[in-house]
Amino acid sequence: MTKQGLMTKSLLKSQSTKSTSPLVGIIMGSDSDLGVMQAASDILKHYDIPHEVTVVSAHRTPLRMVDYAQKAKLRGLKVIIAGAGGAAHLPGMVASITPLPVIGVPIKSSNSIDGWDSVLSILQMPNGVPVATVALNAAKNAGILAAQIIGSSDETVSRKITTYKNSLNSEVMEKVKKMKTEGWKNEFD
Ligand code: AIR
Repeated sequence: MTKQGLMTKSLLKSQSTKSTSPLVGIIMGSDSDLGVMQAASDILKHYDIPHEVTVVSAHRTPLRMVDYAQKAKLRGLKVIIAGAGGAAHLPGMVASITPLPVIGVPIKSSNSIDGWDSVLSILQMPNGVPVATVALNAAKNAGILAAQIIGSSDETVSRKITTYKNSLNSEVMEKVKKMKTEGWKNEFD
């Protein structure tokens, strides 16, 4: 390849990594899930990862769900985070259509008995159609996992995740120190 060609290729590459088109799609069964799902968006904002947020219901808008899942990869998304409550079929159905990794967030919503219905609907997938299921209402972890998936091929994001994990370690060590100064015995350190 000529020097000019190489420069154009590298420019295009640097532009594509700075793209603002969404890499993560956050979808949820209802706008009533937003209070929980907001945490996934917040963490992606923290990592500067472009993402989109919308409502897609497996039961109330089944054709929209199929359309969204079918177009997701072509539209440039790399990961989908799907949250739903009660009979939470959205993550599993989306995972059955798209080749992208799907992270499921079980939500304890108004129609959920105790949260177990959402957890089991999302978790107990048949062999062949995995959904990476986080804990009940754990949209923050879904956001972190999505960032880690993006970070596996993006060094900048990966470094931010390492910094974040180090900050968790520092926070705990501060607590260890504080408990010691408050007189709690610890012969370990
Ligand atoms: N839901 C919506 N369509 C399919 C499902 N499972 C879920 C939403 C929300 C719950 O039903 O994800 O958690 C209640 O929705 P709404 O709109 O009645 O508040």
